[in-house]
Amino acid sequence: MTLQTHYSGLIEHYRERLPVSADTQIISLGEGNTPLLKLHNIPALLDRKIDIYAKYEGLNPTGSFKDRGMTMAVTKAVEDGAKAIVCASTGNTSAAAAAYAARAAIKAFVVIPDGKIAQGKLAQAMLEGAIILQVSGNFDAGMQLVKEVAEATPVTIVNSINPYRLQGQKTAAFEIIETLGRAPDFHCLPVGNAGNITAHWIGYSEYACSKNDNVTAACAYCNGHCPYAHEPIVSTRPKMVGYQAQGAAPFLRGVMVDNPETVATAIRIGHPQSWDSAWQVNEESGGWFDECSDEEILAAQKLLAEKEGLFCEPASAISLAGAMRDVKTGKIPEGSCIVCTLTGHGLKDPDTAIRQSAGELITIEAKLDQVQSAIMKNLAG
Ligand code: AN7
Repeated sequence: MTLQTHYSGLIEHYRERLPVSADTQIISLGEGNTPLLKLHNIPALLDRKIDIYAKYEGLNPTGSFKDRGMTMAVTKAVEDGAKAIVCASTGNTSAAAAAYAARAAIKAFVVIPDGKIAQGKLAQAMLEGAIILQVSGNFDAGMQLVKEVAEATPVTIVNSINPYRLQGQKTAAFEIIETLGRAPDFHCLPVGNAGNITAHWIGYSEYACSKNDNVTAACAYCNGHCPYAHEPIVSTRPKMVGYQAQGAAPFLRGVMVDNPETVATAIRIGHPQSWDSAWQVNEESGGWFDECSDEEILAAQKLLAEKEGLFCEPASAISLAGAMRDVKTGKIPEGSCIVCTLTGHGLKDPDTAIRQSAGELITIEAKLDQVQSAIMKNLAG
């Protein structure tokens, strides 16, 4: 038997494709290497010949894809001598920033919209020792404040405007290609700031890149880390499909939205920070943006849990909600291979989950006959 090297986080795993040196002290919680699960029961409901995979990013150490970017951003901040990091957040970034700052023994300041982040995320940031600034405004207002304060204060911004974030997040595309043995035809993602859709495109482009073929334009994304000397790993890139919540859909309106509203608080964002790059991804990949209602989002969240045992937060479920609609209308043709990213764990937002299933609780006395009769009544169907 040959002994396998233990997986110790995405920077170690992909170090030749990331901006680190042999001397870099890596700040890691073992992020990345998440499962890509083929859905069984939902495609059957759609009555279409289609392969749908869920990239279960909720299984990262703090429960969301943000860990991929945060390991890079905090590693580089520490390398550059930072003693504190700062971010604005709808919740998941703050949880990741707090955790990686704790690991690095530096301070994290997180600016969150008062009363509008899910309980799980708040609990994480609080216990991980972040200094939490609740502001009476939304994410976009917080983001503006963070940009301004970082100019005058010795703190490093770890929002996705920090380019190291996207470098870390691109590794999700590498993992998908390695698992499937190919690039998918369509990659469906929730879009808030549009950092993640941009990061995936960087990753897909890097693996399709070669100085010899017709996707050399992609090398512009590789930030000098593209291994030009190698053959491309795959010959195609997916169409990137970004879904936004109806009340927070600047990419559908074509302009910024000032008062975004949605049950999916993670993507309650009206002024996306990666606006230009997301439009570029849209154009280069031949994909599209679309929007889903809060009802569609919650229905997809429930379907994933009920039919596949996959518990994700509402924002994540929009990738499946949108994909199902596009499969039904034929916009995504039969025979396609689709990846939907489930960006955050369902445990992040227990309140929303409980609210939409509250009616299903059966309350009885602690007596055998009552338990038995409840089982018999529910056994059929
Ligand atoms: C679960 O945590 O912006 O389009 O401050 O938490 O890259 O912004 C979260 C975003 C999707 C959108 N799914 O990704 C934050 C934050 C979940 C998220 C997104 C977020 P981007």
